[in-house]
Amino acid sequence: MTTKTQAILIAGAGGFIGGHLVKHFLSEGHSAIRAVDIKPIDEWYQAFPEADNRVRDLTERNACYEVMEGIGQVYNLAADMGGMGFIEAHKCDCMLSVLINTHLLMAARDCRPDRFMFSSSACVYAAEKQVSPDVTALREEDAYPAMAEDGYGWEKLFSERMCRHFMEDYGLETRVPRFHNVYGPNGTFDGGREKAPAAICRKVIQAKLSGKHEIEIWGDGEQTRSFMYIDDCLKGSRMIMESDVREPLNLGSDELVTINRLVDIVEDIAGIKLKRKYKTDAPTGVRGRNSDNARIKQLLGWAPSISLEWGLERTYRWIYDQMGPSRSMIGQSYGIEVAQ
Ligand code: NAD
Ligand code: GDC
Repeated sequence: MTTKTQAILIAGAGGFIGGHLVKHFLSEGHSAIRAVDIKPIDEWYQAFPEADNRVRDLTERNACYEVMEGIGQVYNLAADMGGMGFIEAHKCDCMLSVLINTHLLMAARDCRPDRFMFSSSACVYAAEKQVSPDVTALREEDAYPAMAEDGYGWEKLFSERMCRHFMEDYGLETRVPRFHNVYGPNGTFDGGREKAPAAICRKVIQAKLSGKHEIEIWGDGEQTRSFMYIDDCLKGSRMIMESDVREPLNLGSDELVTINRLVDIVEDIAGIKLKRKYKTDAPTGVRGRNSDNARIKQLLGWAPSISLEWGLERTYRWIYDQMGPSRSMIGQSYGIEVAQ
């Protein structure tokens, strides 16, 4: 169990999940949070002066050793990643994130924190198990025999195994949640790295604000996913970190929806109906993906449960605030919140 004074390293703290995790620990009274990201601090999605904020490139071995000093728990959320539009076009960039986790593991092996978490992904699952919209939810063992998402998914699968072997060979206590598509406020919603929930919110808001009542949807809209709200992601990550579960564990919602249904929900929130245009040559990834939560329920007695409607309402409102009439331009990069 982490104490309030144990030093916690959050790698990727300038990003979506990392920023929320820093906020979460600070709000619980933790006093020694080291927040690290490659981006300049004024580009972090959330930044808190109470934290020990450092701008470092964690692909560099020396930087990993420097930030690891005195640390009790490590949450590695740093990766060069994004939604389907990004990972399909940047396979090398995604795979090079292997340097971040490898160097952090080496530093952890030598500096001996109590725990080390690597943020894996549902993209590790084998393609052949995800060919239908009414997909059977993915169990942890469905990652093998392996045929992960090209580039990004293979890096995640390899890094999972690195964690396992650092545990077996060096006694480092590693934990590995496999996040299924996470969404919420203070995340990426434009610029090319955004995932479907934020992208659809942005497109609906753009249609509402511009009066041009149509929307472009990638694929035929009948592909399926499950989406996990950020609060469930934070709670589950903490629970997995504190648990004895050393194997990779699904951390995702099991509320399966089509992308068309996702658009329906956002339209309802916006109070608008849009003409749908389907871009069938856009990147779509697997045809269907859902999280089987039997194991997390069995081992932790808990699973994500926040409904998509509830989470999207909050996400939509936040994106609207970034883009709405009070902001002068639509389509630029927003989302930076520097806490005072
Ligand atoms: P994000 O892109 O918002 O945050 C990642 C952060 O890592 C960024 O701020 C980025 O600047 C930083 N980073 C990248 N390269 C770095 C480097 N060399 N050194 C230091 N920092 C670096 O992504 P996120 O949504 O917060 O995801 C966090 C983690 O969870 C990632 O590992 C991601 O692969 C994983 N994950 C996320 C989702 C999701 O839906 N958000 C799903 C599955 C897995
Ligand atoms: O980008 P994503 O959320 O990633 O896309 C989900 C589905 O929504 C895809 O079929 C995509 O084509 C469709 N889609 C429709 N319109 C749009 O405007 C749009 N933008 C986007 N981005 N998608 C649209 C993700 C990875 C993550 C992470 C998670 C783990 O894959 O990109 O990096 O690891 O998986 O679950 P998705 O769910 O395919």
